[in-house]
Amino acid sequence: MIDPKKFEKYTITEDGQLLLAKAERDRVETVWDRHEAQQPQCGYCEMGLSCRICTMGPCRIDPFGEGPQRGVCGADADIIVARNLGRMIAAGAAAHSDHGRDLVEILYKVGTGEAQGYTVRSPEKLRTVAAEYGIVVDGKDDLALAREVADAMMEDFGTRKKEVQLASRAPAKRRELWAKLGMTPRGIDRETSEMMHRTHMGVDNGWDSLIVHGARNALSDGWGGSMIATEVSDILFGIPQPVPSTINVGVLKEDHVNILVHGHNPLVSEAIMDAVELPEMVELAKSVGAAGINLAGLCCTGNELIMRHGIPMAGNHLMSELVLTTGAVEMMIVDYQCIMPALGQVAQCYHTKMISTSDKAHFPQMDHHEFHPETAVDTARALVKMAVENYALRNPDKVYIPVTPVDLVSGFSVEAVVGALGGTPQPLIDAIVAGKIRGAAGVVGCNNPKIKHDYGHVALMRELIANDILVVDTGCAAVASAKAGFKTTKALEWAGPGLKEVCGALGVPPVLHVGSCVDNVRILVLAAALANALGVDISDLPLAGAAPEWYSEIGRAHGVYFVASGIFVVLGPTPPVTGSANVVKLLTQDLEGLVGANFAVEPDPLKAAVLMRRRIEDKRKGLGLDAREVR
Ligand code: BF8
Ligand code: SF4
Repeated sequence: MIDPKKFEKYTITEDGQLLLAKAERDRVETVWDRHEAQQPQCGYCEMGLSCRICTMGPCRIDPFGEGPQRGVCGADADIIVARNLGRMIAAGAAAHSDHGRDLVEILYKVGTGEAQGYTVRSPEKLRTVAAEYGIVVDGKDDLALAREVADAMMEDFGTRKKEVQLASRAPAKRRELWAKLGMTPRGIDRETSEMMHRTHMGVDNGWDSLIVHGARNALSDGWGGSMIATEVSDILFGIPQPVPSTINVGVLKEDHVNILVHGHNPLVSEAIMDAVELPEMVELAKSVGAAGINLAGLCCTGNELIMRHGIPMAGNHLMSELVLTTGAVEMMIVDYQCIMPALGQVAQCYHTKMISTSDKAHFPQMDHHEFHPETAVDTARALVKMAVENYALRNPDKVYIPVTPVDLVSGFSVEAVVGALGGTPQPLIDAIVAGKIRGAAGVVGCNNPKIKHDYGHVALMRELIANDILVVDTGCAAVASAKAGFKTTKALEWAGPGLKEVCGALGVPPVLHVGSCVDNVRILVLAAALANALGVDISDLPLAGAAPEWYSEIGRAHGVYFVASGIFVVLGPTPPVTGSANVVKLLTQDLEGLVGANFAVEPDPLKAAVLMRRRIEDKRKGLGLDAREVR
């Protein structure tokens, strides 16, 4: 027997430890094995000091000052670090913004009647957003409006506007600041494209101007592409409302056909959900000896389904391989982003069918069944049928579902939060002014094998709620806290007295699930609503953010748009910028003077909590509210 305690150094989760033991028994290689095999990782790259932008290189700068201090073209450490950071932001902004574009295309096709199975589930949001875009709504039906809104949003991706439309949701003071600093996001594609241009050899060699553009690029995602993604998802699939569900690997059912959806875009997972619920599919499952079909999510597409429909979730990023080692998964259907290319290989050890669905995301050892809006229903049915038929190939001796699921409540869109508050953010403002709630924190982002799985998120959130800070979370952070039991009202026993009182009266948990990573924009919208209600800027509010286990370029872009929007952000893993003292100083100190917020890096979540609490208390003082000293 392999002792699961051996894996305590990798993950705090029980299902993770037990399945790591199973993986070892089944000789399955995991992300932690590969991370170990990569040690020591390249020190130049870790510091951002290597450059392979052109074929005069690759080049690297000696951080100790003895070897080369310039690349072949003459770029120094500051330029190389800033260019690398810029490209990281561009890739992250591109990823979520392109996800947004895919949704806008579906919205348009819903309007023209070409999108099989999709419809407008939230006409009220369609109308609100249309009005924001200056579209006349009266007398128009949903389909006409869907076409017009999609057209207007497509304009945001282009280059002919002065500002992406939804940036108008930001407080006036913030927008004035962006205009003064040259950070106003003009077009979603434009800013990413311009970043790739600026970072070509021989273009922008100002490390500071590159970072200012990096902020503009990230803002084009936060107030542009990602915000469009969230709004259109709400229009097409409904505005989330509080909904109970369950979470962890225990949501898999031994006697059911288990289908997992993994990735980000709800276009695929929503269609699969509809197909799974068809009576003919349930009958088919019974005919092969299963009790039914069980759908569960992973990562952000899982977050989308749980937020809107309460579909259970099996886990977050670092669980995506381990969930396959249960031997109980008939099919995993992926779209894009954060899908480890190793997954197909893991599945080879079991009977699991691996299906890729996006024309832009192919993976080794997966079968490719492309999703297109015109045939989404047909494709989804065919896949579910295939999954059901695969049940016969399951080897019962390999099945191991080691835990029982944890309860949670999800679905806290801004509309739901304001609804829970009685229709206006005022009660939340009152609770903050009274000091019962000290402030709010957004905890977001990924898992990363450099940090013990889920420890960064859970330890940080425990500290925050114990100190009367309301937490909103998204992405893999949200999955971590839910698995740890933070997303039911029972968790109020871990909250400080003020937070306990306020959340208890409202009947909500101390940690509110606001969605997937694109839904980080819900945090921006909520922050803007609070700032507008008080007549201040976002940077004046007692708010703080953290990404305790971030790994991805997406996470990088999101961190930058939070800071550029005025929210202090603590990162767990260190970004690859330490090779430039100038860039580090700008990010961790000088941005404060420019945008009213900066970054800190603190891998220890207990210390990160202190930094965030200090920030929140400082901001309280700035608003003339009572402030506590934080040591
Ligand atoms: O967009 S939190 S590991 S799944 S990047 Fe990926 Fe990170 Fe998870 Fe969602 Ni976000
Ligand atoms: Fe080297 Fe300059 Fe080319 Fe980068 S851009 S690889 S530093 S020559």
